[in-house]
Parts: sequence; C-alpha cells; structure tokens
Amino acid sequence: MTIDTLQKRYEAAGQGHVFKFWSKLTQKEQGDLKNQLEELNIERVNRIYSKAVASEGEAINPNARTESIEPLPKGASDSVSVSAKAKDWRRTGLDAIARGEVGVLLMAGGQGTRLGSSAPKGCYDIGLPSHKSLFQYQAERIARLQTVAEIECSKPAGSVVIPWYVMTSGPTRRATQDFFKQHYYFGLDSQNVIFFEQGTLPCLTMEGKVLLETPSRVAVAPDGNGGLYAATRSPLSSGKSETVLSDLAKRKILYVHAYCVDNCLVRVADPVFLGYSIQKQADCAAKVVPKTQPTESVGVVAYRGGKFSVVEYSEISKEQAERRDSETGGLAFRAGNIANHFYTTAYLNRVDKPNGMKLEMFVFDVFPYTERFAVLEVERNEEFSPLKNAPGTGSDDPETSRRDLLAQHKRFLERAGAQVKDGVEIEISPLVSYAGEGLESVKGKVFAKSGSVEAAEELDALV
Ligand code: UD2
Repeated sequence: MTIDTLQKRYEAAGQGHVFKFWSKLTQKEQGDLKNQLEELNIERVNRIYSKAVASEGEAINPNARTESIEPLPKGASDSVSVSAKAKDWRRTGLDAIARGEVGVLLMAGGQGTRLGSSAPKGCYDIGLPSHKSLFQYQAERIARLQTVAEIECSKPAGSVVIPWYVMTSGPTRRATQDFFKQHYYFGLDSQNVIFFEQGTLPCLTMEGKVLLETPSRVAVAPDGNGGLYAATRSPLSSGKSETVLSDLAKRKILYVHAYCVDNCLVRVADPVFLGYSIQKQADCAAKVVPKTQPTESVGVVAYRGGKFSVVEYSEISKEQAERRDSETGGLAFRAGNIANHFYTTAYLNRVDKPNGMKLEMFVFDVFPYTERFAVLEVERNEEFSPLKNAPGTGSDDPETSRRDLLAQHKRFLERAGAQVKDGVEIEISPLVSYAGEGLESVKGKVFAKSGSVEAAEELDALV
C-alpha cells in the first residue's frame, strides 16, 4: 500500500493525526510507522471503540441491559468441601495426567500495573523464605504433579509430561522468556514449555483517537486475556505454521487447565478440578470460591439470558453485588470467579474469537457458547490468594500472598500429624508436596525452627 493510500484510509477513519510527525521522521521511523499502521485494522478499531462506548452506556443504565442476570441455580455447581467425590475426581484427573492427556495454559500477558512492578507478575518475589517467584512455584507444582502421577499410576519415572503453554503479550514476552532461560526453566524440560503471544490493541483517547507512544509508534496494550483464543491459533514463531492448537493436537492433549499467574496458591493442572470436569463431560469449567464481600474484585459466575457467563466485577451493578440469598443470607451472586478454567481441546478448537469486538476481551467470553459447563467451588484459604496490589496495601498484596502460602504449609504439616510452634514459619517446596501429600515422615514431630525445605528429609533440621 502506498503511503498516500494509507494516509487517505486513516483520514477517512478520522485517525489522520497519526501522520502528524511524518515529515520529521527518519526513513527507518517512517518504515516502522507505515508497517504498524498497515497491520492495524483501523476500521475494526473504530468499530470496537463505538461498541465499547455503547456498552459503557448500558453499564451506567443497567435496566438498559438486554438480558437478565440471575445467580446460578442450586445444583449447577459442586463443592470439593461438601462432596464426597473429591477423591474420585482426583483419581480421574490423575489418570488423565498419567496418560499424557493434560496440558496447562498460563495467562501471563497482563502488565501488573496495580502491583507497581515493571517486570511480568510471574517474576514477583512475595518475600518467602526461599524467595521463589510465582513462576518457579508454578513450575515446581507441575514437576511434582508429574511425579505424583508416575507414583500413583505406576508409570516410569520421568515418563509423565504436562506441557506448559505460557501466553505472554508484547510488553511481557521478552522479560518472561529471559526469566525462564535464566532459571533453566526451573528444572522443567524446555521442550515442554511453549511461549506464545496474544494480540494487542491500540490505546485510544476517551474520544476514540489512536494514541501515539512516540512520533513514529502507536501505543498498544494487550487485548485482554480473552486474546487467548486468537493467540492459540496464531503461529508460534514467524514463518512457521505451528500453533498452540496444532501442538496440543500433536501431543494428543485432550484437556487444558488455564489459570491466572498471580495466585500463589494455584493448583496447576489440579487433578481434582480436571477429574470433576471430565466426569461432568464439560466443554469448559470454572473454579470458584465463595464470594464474601460485595466489593471484591472478582467476577461472579451467573446466568445471563439463561446462559452460563461471568459478570466481571467491573460490570456488576451495586445492587446485584449486594443482593442477598433469602435462604442463606449470603450473597446471591456468590460464585466468585478466580480466573481458573478447564477446557477440552475440542472446545478450544470449536470456539472462534467470541468477541473480537471489545477493547479488552475476557477469557470467560466463551462460556455462553455451551450448556456443557461445570462449576466447582473450592476453599479460598487452600486455593486462592491473588497478588493484585502493591506492598502494604493490606489486601491481595505480597504480604497477604506470603501469609496465606505459609499458613497453608503449616496446615499441611499439622494434617500430617506434626505440631508447629507459634511464630514458626516453615515453607515446603512444591517439589516436596503438591497439596499436602508426601509428608508422612513428620508425624508426631514438633517443629520449633523456621526455614524452607527442598526435600522432606530437610524437615528434621527444623524440629
Ligand atoms: C481476573 C478475572 C476476575 C477474577 C480475578 C481474580 C478476568 C477477565 N477477570 O481479574 O474475574 O477472577 O482475576 O484474580 O479473567 N492477562 C493476560 N492478558 C491480558 C490481560 C490479563 O494474559 O491482556 C492475564 C493476567 O496476566 C492474569 C490474568 O489474565 O494472569 C488475569 O488478569 P488480571 O489480573 O488483569 O485480571 P483481574 O484481576 O482484573
């Protein structure tokens, strides 16, 4: 396309201002800007903007919203703490892992602005005795789970693989890949850690005008974790045809666990959640925790127009968030979404870009497209402590993450029959225990010293 045609196209779209500095740019800068502007579908950007403004209007006036939003009906979800089937679900999930049918998809393209750190969130050190990052915890949980599956399903050591697909965005890709390389993939085989990149959208002013980051570059931001669906279809590296979907097919992966990077308690490829969803024959599923505060920054899994959906915390109205269940007195919208999802690979292949017309696409945009949807409620203190805010905020911050993880490890030891003296902080590497298993040796022991252990034998030094 000639620069003239391009400029006319942008002027017709009301975005001609991006050429403001054109004449002052060097040859190279002009080339870079031209390439970026050609790749941008400026008409689509304008359509997304006008749709976003329209739905913004809807959010302000919720009765203008076309579909009704209702809490999930009773029986639409199960709970690990109530159901007697958790052990059976775990067995089913572990068998699938042992058969090599399970992959993990980490959504790591967010920029962690609220946290105030410029590095990708997964690199964050929440101040544990080991100073391990979130990425390292997740990697070691995968490694441990591979071992648990080998032991419990009688497979040869090293034979079970859970491939890890890491979705990054423009701003997080380089730093994320470098971090994994520097840490030798935290002991995982790099062949089984696949990085891919989600799309971006240009940053717009409130009036919908494209923002320039520099005189020769349009400012862009990740297109939301719902960018996952397009990203799984885009080439893993330029000029190659492999995509995440083709890699899943090549490895014969049937089930995918997708999760949010910032939850220090996340059970990566949780066999209980996998087994539950497999037994329910769900196309996709969401793990939830009971929502207790109306103002919590979590979406709620609900019925919208009779379909499963998640009403994001930025969308729910005040009265809906505060609505109480007449029987229990608890919140009516209590299924707190924790960005922790199950998909069959078949479903991931079936959904197309569900909502490419949003400024920020959400991972749960695909839920309304199936009735075969499952919801599993888990215990917050065991599985959810998100890192959203800067140190010292008092909630969802590094201190609460550290507190919740170490409190869980103390429970692991007590459930295994040990006693931990007050004030003693013991951190147990995921390589020792994924969910509290593998600690038989501590029965009857009293721990009086703080520290972190990388092997069960090291616990004796803390008695
Ligand atoms: C997410 C959930 C919210 C609740 C909360 C719990 C969505 C849309 N909302 O809200 O319902 O579950 O988490 O902690 O999931 N990400 C990308 N690319 C992007 C944007 C985000 O990969 O363009 C990743 C991000 O790295 C993180 C996850 O998606 O792993 C959630 O992103 P967030 O922390 O910005 O989402 P939040 O807290 O607004």
